[in-house]
Amino acid sequence: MTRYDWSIEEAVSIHDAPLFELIDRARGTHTVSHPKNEVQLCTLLSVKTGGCPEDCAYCPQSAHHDTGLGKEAMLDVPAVLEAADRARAVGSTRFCMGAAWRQVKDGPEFDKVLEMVRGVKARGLEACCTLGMVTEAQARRLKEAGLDAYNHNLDTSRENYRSIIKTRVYDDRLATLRAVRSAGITVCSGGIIGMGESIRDRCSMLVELARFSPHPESVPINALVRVEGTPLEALPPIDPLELVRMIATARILMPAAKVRLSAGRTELPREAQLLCLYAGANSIFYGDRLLTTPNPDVNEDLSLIEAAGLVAAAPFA
Ligand code: SAM
Ligand code: DTB
Ligand code: SF4
Repeated sequence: MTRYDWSIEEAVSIHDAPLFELIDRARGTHTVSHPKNEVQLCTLLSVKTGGCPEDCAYCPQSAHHDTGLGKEAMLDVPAVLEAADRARAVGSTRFCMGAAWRQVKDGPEFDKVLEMVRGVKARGLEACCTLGMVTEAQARRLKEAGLDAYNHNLDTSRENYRSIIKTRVYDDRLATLRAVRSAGITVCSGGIIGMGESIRDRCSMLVELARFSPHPESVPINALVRVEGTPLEALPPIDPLELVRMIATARILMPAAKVRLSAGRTELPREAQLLCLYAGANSIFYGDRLLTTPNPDVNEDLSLIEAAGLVAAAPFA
């Protein structure tokens, strides 16, 4: 039975169960809801990099941190569509375009994004964007251009939000997610672990996501990429099993969602990645870059998928 009313206490007790008990339960949910043994490969591209006015403590693209990333011009449409062609050629089925914006502004840059979306769709890929806050009218225009999914992460719990981001509030995030939904675009929303938050914060975020009815279609779980120059640069790395627990809990709370094993895989041993895929992850970012930081290379990931006996999901018709 799908539930939208998990309490934080329930989520914590699922998360903190003996590891094998947790994994067994998550695996049980996973094989019922996702019997096909598939993993979806998604490719990211930063179409507008750096100089972002928001102060997200984790982010290398915030203008508040000196990470050596400058404010770059927006990529032009043909360059983006060439990247989409390359992504498709190596087996990706979803192409996600990111912009370091606080919010979308109507005008020539947004028009270019709409053109990129149309081009990505024309290539038979799922199109996803992550552009910061959007209004309902802007979400409708994205939908008309063919956008399948919009990524907008809650990132952490409501309680912990202000310790990570001060330039916006949690309810701004929720409002954008509602705008996306009401335009008929699927929701991709998750968060980051390893920013100094508690287990309760992690579970609180999952509970918040699980309150959406229907649940978000896609839930990315990122491990913090500790970028030099950000306020979080010196935090210790997470124990890989923390990611396994987080993914398993997300799988149990939101059975039908695509749970994405997202940023942080370059530091994650292959066996830990396999355990994440076993415990409920059914998607990875694929290609040697995330937005601005490295990701494992394509051959490594193909070998990972083979080792797991999984198949890469075919492009949808
Ligand atoms: N500006 C838009 C926004 O914030 O929604 C879109 C781009 S933003 C880079 C997309 C997501 O990337 C963030 O919400 C965050 O979860 C993730 N992210 C950014 N920097 C990260 C890092 N260093 N480690 C892990 N995830 C990160
Ligand atoms: C998500 O949750 N993770 C991706 C995607 N959604 C947009 C982004 C990860 C970014 C990691 C840092 C970087 O490469 O800049
Ligand atoms: Fe800007 Fe998004 Fe980075 Fe925050 S996460 S600083 S909004 S690009």
